[in-house]
Formats: sequence, structure tokens, C-alpha cells
Amino acid sequence: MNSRSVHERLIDEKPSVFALLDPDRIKAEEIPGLTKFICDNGVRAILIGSSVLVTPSFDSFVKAVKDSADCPVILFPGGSHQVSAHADAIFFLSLLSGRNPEFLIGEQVKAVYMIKECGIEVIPVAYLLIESGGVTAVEHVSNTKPIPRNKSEIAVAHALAGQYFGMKYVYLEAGSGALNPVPRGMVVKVKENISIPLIVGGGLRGYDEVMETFDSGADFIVLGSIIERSREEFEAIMRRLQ
Ligand code: 1GP
Repeated sequence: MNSRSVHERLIDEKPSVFALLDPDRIKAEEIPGLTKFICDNGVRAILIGSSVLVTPSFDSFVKAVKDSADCPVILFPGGSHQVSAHADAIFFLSLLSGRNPEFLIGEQVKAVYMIKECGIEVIPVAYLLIESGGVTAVEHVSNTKPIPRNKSEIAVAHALAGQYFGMKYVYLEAGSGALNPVPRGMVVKVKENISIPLIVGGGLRGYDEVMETFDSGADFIVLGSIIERSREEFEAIMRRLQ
């Protein structure tokens, strides 16, 4: 049992990589091997979540990951139905970039009793969706407009609002499988203006993009689709980062 909070353990080791596992895209029998593979490659934490979630076995998915993981397992929920006591913590997201009250506060209120009952650590995160060249699942499901790619000042304003609300991280999200990742210039501007850690994810496909994102100021980057697409590519990126 680790007495330090998940948040304290995360910020100890920046920059680093979070791996995202989507229960809708991974078969139950793959979970132990995949989790071990991800951990052996040095990720800092495993995030679990889905924009939609069609699988009925979310709780057992989280348990199976936790049973095989030697790093923190953090829920990254697409809605109030994605809560499990088997995780170490939950990113308590508010989609600040949008103006849909359901994703700003509605889903969160629906989830709180369950989160309290679970007793897992709650990590508030300012979640900002950035336009990435096509309609992403987050945009469609949340029914919100992403922040335009060329409007860094708008991203900065939302990131600062999250910081002033007391949120622990800002997450710049291009969307899973995004055509284009968050623009470098936007990452630079947001990082220059906030004093809380910055997470960047969505559409990161290779080592060069990952390094550019770190060099621009990301404290953490998130890799999801690449793990599903090619374990070799994921492994190659992680090896070069070490
Ligand atoms: C999505 O940022 C994450 O929420 C990861 O995106 O699947 O494109 O790596 P990818």
C-alpha cells in the first residue's frame, strides 16, 4: 500500500507517458498481457475510459487491469457510468471548452455518490477539446464545439479558468485517433501561462510528434490508439524515450 497520493506520485516523474485503454476496443482475454506489456514499457499510469462505452463489463475490465498493473490505474470517464472501486483514482473531468452543462457539471453530479462510496482518489482536471481536423467522438458525444486550432489565446483562457477553479491538471485533448494532434504553438502558449501540470493527448502517432509535444511543454502525454494499432510502434516510442 502506497501512502502517497496518486497525484503526488504522478507529479514526481514529469515528463512521462500515460497509456489509455478503452474497454470498448480491448477483449477481456487480452487485458493481463496487454497491461503487463504497457507497464514493462515504462508508462507512468494507465487511464481507462471511453467516449461511449458499449461494453457492459466496465467494472471487471478495471479490475482486470488493476490486477496486472504495477503503476496507478486512473479512470478517465466519458460519463457518470464509468466509475469503479477497482481503480486507484479518477480524473474528475469538466469539459470546460464546451458550453454543454451536462459535461460541465451534470455528469459529475450524477457520479459523486458512487465515487464517494468507492473511496478512490479524486483528481480534478480541466478538460479542453481542441479542433483536430475532423469530428471526434468526444465532440459528437458531448455535443460541444472544440476550441479552434489557431486560437491559442482561447485555450489559454480556458486553461487558466481551470487553474483558478483549483483543478490539478489541464488536459489538452485533440480526441482519440485525431487527424492532427494539438498544435505545438498552442501547447507552448498554454504551458507558458499556467502553473499546474499539462497533459496533452489525441492523435500522437510517432516518436517525433511525442517529442515535439514534450518539447513544447507537455508534462504528460497520452497514447491510446497506437497501442491498439501496433504494439511494436508503441514499444519503439517508449524505448526511444528512455
Ligand atoms: C484520447 O488523448 C487520448 O482521449 C489518446 O488519444 O487514442 O489518439 O492516442 P489517441
